Amino acid sequence: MRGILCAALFAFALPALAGGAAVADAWLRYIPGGTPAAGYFTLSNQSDKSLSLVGAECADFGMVMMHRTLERGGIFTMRPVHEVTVAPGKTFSFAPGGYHLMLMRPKHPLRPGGRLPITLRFADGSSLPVEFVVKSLQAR
Ligand SMILES: [Cu+2]
Repeated sequence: MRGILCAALFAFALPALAGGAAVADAWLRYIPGGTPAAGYFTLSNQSDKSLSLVGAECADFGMVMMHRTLERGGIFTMRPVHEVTVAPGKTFSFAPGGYHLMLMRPKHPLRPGGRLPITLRFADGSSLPVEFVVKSLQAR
């Protein structure tokens, strides 16, 4: 009995890793000079429950938001997105011209070709650390 209790407490003390969430093709377009960078990736839900992404954080930026680019009559605007839900077995792409992570207030210059850890946060309290490849302004 005591062993079970200890195991349970230990489990709660560790941050829960997102089960069934997988990320591919994670990269960010870095623009020098303090301009926000845009992060892109494909999120797949390999579990049998829906998966809701509610945010991301990165130690190298002051703030990370989820955004969606919208085009109306040739004018592009960005709107904050608070939640992206992926159904079981489905994938969802953050890609140029659509959904992206907006990484604001870089704390130091980044090196194209380097890697940057970003943690994705989900509605159930779990998280997923992801390595993003830093690409230059010209990357598409
Ligand atoms: Cu944006």
